[in-house]
Amino acid sequence: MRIYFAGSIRGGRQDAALYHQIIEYLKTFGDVLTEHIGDAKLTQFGDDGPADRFIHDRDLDWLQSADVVVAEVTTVSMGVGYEIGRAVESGKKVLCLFRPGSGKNLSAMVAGCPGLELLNYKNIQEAREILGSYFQKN
Ligand code: 6IA
Repeated sequence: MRIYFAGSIRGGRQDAALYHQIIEYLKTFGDVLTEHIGDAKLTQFGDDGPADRFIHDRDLDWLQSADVVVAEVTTVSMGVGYEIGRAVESGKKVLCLFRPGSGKNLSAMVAGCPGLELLNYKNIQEAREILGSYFQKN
């Protein structure tokens, strides 16, 4: 199982530690292609990485090769929204995880999209439960 995990980078790194925990759990179900999303050293400001065109093309190649896309959508990120749209258009299975208690508002374009599964959760324990039953079914 090839899993593409999407989480905010330039949109803000406040959930980076949670992404790391989710990725560690996802690794029990398959190969996570985007482990770097949970890297605490990756900041929203870093400019010493690869060029944007390289990042875009490489990430889309990974996305197209994935069996499933899991996106943490609480921290608003244009890149995550874009990846979700591309994945839905490609007919990928897409699971979005959102924390309603965060004070953030989820876009209607994600909340109202019939081509994806959206599940709410409170904390990492609940995320693990949700992911466990999702991967049992899928
Ligand atoms: O708009 P955002 O940057 O928040 O978009 C985050 C999403 O786009 C993630 O799910 C990633 O898959 C993808 N993405 C955006 N930037 C990168 C990146 N380096 N490396 C890998 N994936 C990325 C950006 C580093 C930058 C701060 C110099």
